[in-house]
Amino acid sequence: EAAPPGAESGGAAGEITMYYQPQIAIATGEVVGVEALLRWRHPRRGMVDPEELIRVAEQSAVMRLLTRRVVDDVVEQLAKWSATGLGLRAAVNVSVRDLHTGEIADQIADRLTRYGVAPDRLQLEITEGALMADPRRVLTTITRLHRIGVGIALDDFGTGYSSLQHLRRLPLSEVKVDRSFVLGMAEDSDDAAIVRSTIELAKALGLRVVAEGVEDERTWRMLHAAGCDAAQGWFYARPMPAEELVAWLARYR
Ligand code: G
Ligand code: G
Ligand code: NA
Ligand code: MN
Repeated sequence: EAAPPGAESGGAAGEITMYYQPQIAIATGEVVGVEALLRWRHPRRGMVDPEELIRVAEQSAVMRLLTRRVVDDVVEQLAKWSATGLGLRAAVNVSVRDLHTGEIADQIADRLTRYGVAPDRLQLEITEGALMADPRRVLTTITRLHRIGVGIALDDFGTGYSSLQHLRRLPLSEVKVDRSFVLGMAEDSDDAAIVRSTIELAKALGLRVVAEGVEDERTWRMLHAAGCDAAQGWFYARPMPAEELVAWLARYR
């Protein structure tokens, strides 16, 4: 079986790279940000499913190295975009264990300063599962990042356990409606009801709400009618390498 890659790219372990998926403001059609998604190009197996990669990495210290690498890449990319006049924001997914120590907050603060990137250009996406494991330590780390000015999004909303408690207790800026509800909402009235109530709840709490997994125009229109702030999905664009994103943005405008 394939060994998980180290923090280095290239060579026999293959190549770790970031893909970026645009997030579009539903009211204006403007591109407001991107979600950074890890990809591993294995020398023999080709593109490895990131979920599998992360599941393996999480068993060991490799996850810590991967997250460091992802944060470095994304902050550097933000600085490059900024230098060419692209005022994008980027969201990075973080793993359960990443939030158990303050190390990630130190690293992020250091990188933002070093690259001269404004903290509000960066957002972390955390899953409810990550919060369950050790809520107190996770809260400490998240609070530090929030104070620096880094945005915090609650990812996969609705798939975890104590969602409503998290909404009350965490210093969040955004809620992401899980794609499992969004994918079915044009056909399934229960899914549609869940998405609409999530949007309403998030807005009532003063949080931005982003839908993921928008694959068709009908879903996009329903989200528009429901007052959802932004969306991402194959209807607009699939995750893509940074170079492709620049070309995509030029075509999109
Ligand atoms: O892009 P895709 O749907 O294939 O990603 C699968 C899952 O892998 C996503 O749900 C996401 O949570 C996770 N993932 C993608 N990139 C990263 C990353 O950089 N760090 C962590 N921790 N998870 C990631
Ligand atoms: O972190 P999270 O699991 O929420 O990451 C979102 C995942 O959803 C990524 O793996 C991305 O590749 C995937 N994704 C993005 N847009 C779509 C879409 O329109 N349809 C489906 N099925 N998956 C999508
Ligand atoms: Na995510
Ligand atoms: Mn999600």
